[in-house]
Formats: sequence, C-alpha cells, structure tokens
Amino acid sequence: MIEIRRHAFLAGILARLLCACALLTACGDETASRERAPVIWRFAIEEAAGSVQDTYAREFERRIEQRTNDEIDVKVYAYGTLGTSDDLTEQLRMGSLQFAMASPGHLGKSIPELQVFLLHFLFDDDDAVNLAAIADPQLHETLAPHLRAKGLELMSILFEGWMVWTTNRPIHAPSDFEGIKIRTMTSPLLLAAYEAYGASPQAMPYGEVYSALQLNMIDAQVNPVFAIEEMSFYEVTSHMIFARHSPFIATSLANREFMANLAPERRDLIREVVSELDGFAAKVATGFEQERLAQILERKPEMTLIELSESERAAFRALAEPLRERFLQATGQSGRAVLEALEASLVRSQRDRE
Ligand code: 6CS
Repeated sequence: MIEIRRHAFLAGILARLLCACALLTACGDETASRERAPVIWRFAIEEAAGSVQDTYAREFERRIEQRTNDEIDVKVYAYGTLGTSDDLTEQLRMGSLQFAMASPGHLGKSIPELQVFLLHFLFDDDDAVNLAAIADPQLHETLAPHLRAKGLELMSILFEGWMVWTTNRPIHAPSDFEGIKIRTMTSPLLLAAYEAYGASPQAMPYGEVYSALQLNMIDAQVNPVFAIEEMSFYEVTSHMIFARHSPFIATSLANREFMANLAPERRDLIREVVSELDGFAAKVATGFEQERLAQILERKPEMTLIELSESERAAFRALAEPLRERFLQATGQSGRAVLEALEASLVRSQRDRE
C-alpha cells in the first residue's frame, strides 16, 4: 500500500518515458529478426503484483513469448507504477501501452455502456453461467464498437470474483448503510447504487482507499476477497459482508491502431492466446478467494463475516432495480442494445446449463 503511494508520483515521469520508448521500439514493427532486440509489448494492469490481473497478464506474457521464440517481450506493469486506472486507459489510447486492463467501474465514466457490468443483481448465482455469458461473441460484438470509438480494442472480459463490502459495522439491511461513507470506483452508476441503498458513496482511485479508511475519511469499501487481502483493507475495517450483489468485472484491452497495424499472424496469435485464457481469471480468483480469506482470518481472527440471507438480499435487490432505468436513460439505444445482449447471453448460458 505504502509502496503504491510512494511510487504514485513517479507515474507521470515513467509514463512520459514510456511514450518516448514506444516511438523508438516501434511496437507494431514486424521486421524484427532474431539478431535484433525483441519487440516490446507493454501490458499495464490495475492491480498489484500477485493479483488476479497480474496472474492473467503473466500467463499472457508466457504464452506470447514462448510462441514467438522470445521475438516479442511482454512487459507487465503493476498498479502504481504508471498511475491510476484512468491514467492507464489514457496511456493505452495514446499508444504508449499496447495492452491494459480497464474496469467498467472506472472506464464506465467515459464509455457509459460499459456500466452494464455494474448493475447489481443482474448476474446469475451460478458462476458457470456468468463465465459463458461474458465470453459470448455476440456480447463482445455489441460492446466492441463503443471501445473502438475511443481507440481501444476489446480483447477479453474477465470475471474476478464477487464483490464484498468491508465496513466498520454490521450490514444486514439497507437502513444499516445510513451514514456510511463507502468508497466506490469512479463510474456514476456505482455512486447511484449506493445512494439508493442509503449510503454516502465517495469515488476515489484504488491506491487511495487504504489511507482513506485508516484516516476515517470513509467507513467502507467494496472489492473481491483477493483484493481485500492484497490491499490490506481488512486491517482497517471490521466486517466483511457477502451480499453477492455484483461480481468484479474487468476488460482486457489493446490499443486499436497497434492491433490494426500488426501482421495478421501476430494478431491471430494474440486472439488465440486470449481465447485460450477465457475463464482463466475466474479460476485464479476462485482459488485466491479461499486462500486469501483464510489468510485474513488467520491474521485477524476477530474479523466478522456476514453472509446475507436471501430475504436480506431481496431488500437490496428491490432498491437496485430502478438503476436499470437510470442506466438506460444515461445510455439510450446503445445502452439498451448492450443490456439486452448481456441478458440474452445470460439466458443462453442458463439454457445450456440445464
Ligand atoms: O477498486 C478498484 O478500483 C480496483 N479493484 C480491483 C479488484 N481491481 C482493479 C480496480 O481498479
């Protein structure tokens, strides 16, 4: 955590250096021979080393390097080295990064259709259904033009586990949220959801959450279990509330021009590796969830775990329902198409499971 804050101010300098390097290394250049230095592809993640995104990016790196006989060198940049999630997206758009992770929780500010992944109680209780739905090509085709319009190419949609509230008091009903300042990611739909529950949501970058909790500037935050462990949020909160209201979804993106200028075999290789990694992040997240929850409880046995019952969840579900309309109002026809595509994908995957 402290490391992340300490390095944050270097992010701008490093980002500028990367821009200069990008011009020199001509990352889309396909003329690289074995005698020449490898071509560098930069991949920035929004999480720390050892996270779900890091494990995914490292596996991508391993496969790409192996299959190009190290003619491509994939460099993975962990959160904090190049700035906030918004900074990473900007660097990706500018072409100083070739790949980056971007959560709809942040990117939904500039691409509102992505906020579909932030709607509460939309996903299925069966994760296999959710995984099949987010990999559905029809959903990707509906979303891709919105990203392309911003210079971004959609590679994959990642499921990183269910979001868990960590708070300084028990939560069983929306009324328990009264007066609670909860940190959310920065997309407006998230703030609206917690306002609907009666909380006082505050948007801030990931790297600032620990200190904000420690200094009592906020009382709660929401993230998957692995993140609660690796960002030490459990140290500065006393309760973990499992409401299964929404999963943490991220998108893996590439710079559009970079992809367009690549030799077709390189582009195919990327698509092949990305498709092999479908479901990889979810598997990693599931493993981490059990392992890291055990670590949290070992280090802090007094941590109180609360799993909401179905009737308790129903009260939150009812308050979340109008958010759907709000999403549609904010996004119009294009948002409706994306929501319908996701719902259709979920229905198709539910049917396939039956
Ligand atoms: O809460 C956040 O901002 C971040 N949480 C995770 C688990 N990944 C990246 C995201 O930016």
